[in-house]
Amino acid sequence: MKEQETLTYTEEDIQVLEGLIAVRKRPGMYIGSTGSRGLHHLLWEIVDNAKDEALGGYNDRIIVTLEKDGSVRVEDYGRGIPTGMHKSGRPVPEVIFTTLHAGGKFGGGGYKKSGGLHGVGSSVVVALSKWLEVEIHRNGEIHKQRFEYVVDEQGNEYVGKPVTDLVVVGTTKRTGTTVTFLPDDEIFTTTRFDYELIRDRFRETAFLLKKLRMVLIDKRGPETRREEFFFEDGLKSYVEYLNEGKQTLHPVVYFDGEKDDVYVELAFQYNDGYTETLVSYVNSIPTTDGGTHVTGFRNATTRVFNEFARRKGFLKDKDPNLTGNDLREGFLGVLSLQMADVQFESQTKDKLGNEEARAIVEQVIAEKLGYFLEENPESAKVLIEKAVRSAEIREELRKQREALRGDKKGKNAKKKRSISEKFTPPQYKDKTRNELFLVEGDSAGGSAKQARNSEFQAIFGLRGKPLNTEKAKLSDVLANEEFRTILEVLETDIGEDFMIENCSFDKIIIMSDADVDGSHIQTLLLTFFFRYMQPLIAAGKLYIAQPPLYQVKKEGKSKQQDPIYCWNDYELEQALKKLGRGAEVQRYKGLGEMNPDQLWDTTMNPETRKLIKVSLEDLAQSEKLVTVLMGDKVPPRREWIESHVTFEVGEDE
Ligand code: 1YM
Repeated sequence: MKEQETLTYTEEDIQVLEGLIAVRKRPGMYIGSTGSRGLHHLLWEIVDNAKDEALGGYNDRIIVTLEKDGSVRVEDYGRGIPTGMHKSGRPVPEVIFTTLHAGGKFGGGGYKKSGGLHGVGSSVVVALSKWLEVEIHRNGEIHKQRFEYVVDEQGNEYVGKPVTDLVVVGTTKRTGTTVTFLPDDEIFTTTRFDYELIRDRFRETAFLLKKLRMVLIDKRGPETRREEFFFEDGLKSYVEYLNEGKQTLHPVVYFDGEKDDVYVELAFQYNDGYTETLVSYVNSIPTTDGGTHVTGFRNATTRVFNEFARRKGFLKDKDPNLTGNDLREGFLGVLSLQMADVQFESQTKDKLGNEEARAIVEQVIAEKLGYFLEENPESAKVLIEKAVRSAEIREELRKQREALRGDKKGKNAKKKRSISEKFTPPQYKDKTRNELFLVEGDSAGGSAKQARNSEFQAIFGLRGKPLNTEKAKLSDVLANEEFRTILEVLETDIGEDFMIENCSFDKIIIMSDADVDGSHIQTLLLTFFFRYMQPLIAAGKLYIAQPPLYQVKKEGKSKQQDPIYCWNDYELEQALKKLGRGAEVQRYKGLGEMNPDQLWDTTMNPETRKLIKVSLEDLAQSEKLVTVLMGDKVPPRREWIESHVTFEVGEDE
């Protein structure tokens, strides 16, 4: 064993480029940033080595501890870094932690599947730390070595100086590697590790590597916090997690297969939604931009579903093939690959480039999916029928949109007028200034029409409650008078065809009563915009009007004082103090109670009104929440609006 160690890691294996001092001079070049991202990058470098050991099948546990002194400890139960001598005459761990190496040779062939280049980042971690300690359990012995950043009395700098030799400090019955380090606060703008961030990553890793247990311990607070992730069912559990709260159409489908040393895993489950979620990974690294494996997957599913649908008569001879798009609606899946010699197409590692992966994935998935459909006729029926329905709806939609586009071109001008009866356009066309008010109720709509500045403000009066778009089919949404009108007047189109550049309004302002119905209407409208016009929210064009809650006034003997409007109880208190005895308070219950002048002054006049800008905090999170909220389970709507759509008050103008 020892002998092999000294033979495996030769000088040629390690391409020495430059000293660690270069890393400290330009940290950004090695870890991207010196902020929180860069800080966590150090941790991922070390954790990746422990993960690689798990990918190789040698390690079943990773424990990360955030220590009180700001250092972090990463412990694995793998084989332990080899402790023998390197050809250079130094112990292998010392070479790993003090030599900046690049290129693919280091350790090449010694491992099969890896998230990166084994051990390549370890020296970067040393270079950007105050100190680092490695402890290796191997061959019955505990070996230890410590590295430090040292500046001597003459001002000479030593980066990653081995301040001890690799020494045996005890005996052990297990194997594994522990690395502890303290990030340098002279390098990083923050050295505080983010518990939640690490936890979320650990959960993801545990889903992807089902034999691996991920433990996170935080000793920094008054009480120790500890969380552990272990998912025996791996990707299947991951899909269940992602589909939580959604109405699903069948049990999770899972299969795996191996070909030419590439291990392919897929889990998926359709829900009753209309969006596709496909998360893909290679060696547990997310491939956000897909790549060859995703292409292979798409080829396989389209082919197999079509063959099956024809053979079983779901598709008749005259029917066209199902397209990839028909199969995407409501699909939620995770595709995970494990393979050696991974090549990424982009610097950011977001896209898999290995050509061979395409055919391998296609073959493995085609075969297993074919079996699955044959063996699970019930699920197969649900899936194929859904896809066939999607194809029909898509066709219907295409026709409707064509009709809609035709209207705009004036071929059908009469029809357009009848749709737009409740819509009062502004006088001038100016997409940088115009505002569209979506107003609850006919009477408020009437007041708003009188109150508005007709030059640039448009009013659309909503009749009753809008359709719940979370539960409706896209074709129903398009058939709905309210939403069709909104679509038509915004001129942006919808869903994947949405084009923000075409938006004919600078602001879309939801104006509803300050009561339960009003907030429900807000939610229904927000759901529509979230589902079908998300870029509009992202662009900061969606607002919620804020009518005041009270008016306070006092009829003076000689002169009439201007009324004071209040938006909350504090303002009311102040107003009452200001006006003194005899002040009268009027509480507005709805927009309809204000006359047009009051409505203008308080809610519509850009000089004096208060608007709330709707923004999205976290897309994935919002996605999960809209589902929970507007889906079949009874929603905590008010709280949702309050906590999951970020309200930034006073963002107007
Ligand atoms: C907490 C960090 O680094 N574990 C780890 C690293 C290595 C091995 C095992 C390992 C790899 C190999 C053989 C091999 C590394 N080895 C090297 C090098 N945990 C952590 N666990 N035996 C043990 O790849 O062949 C670099 S990292 F290069 F020495 F093999």
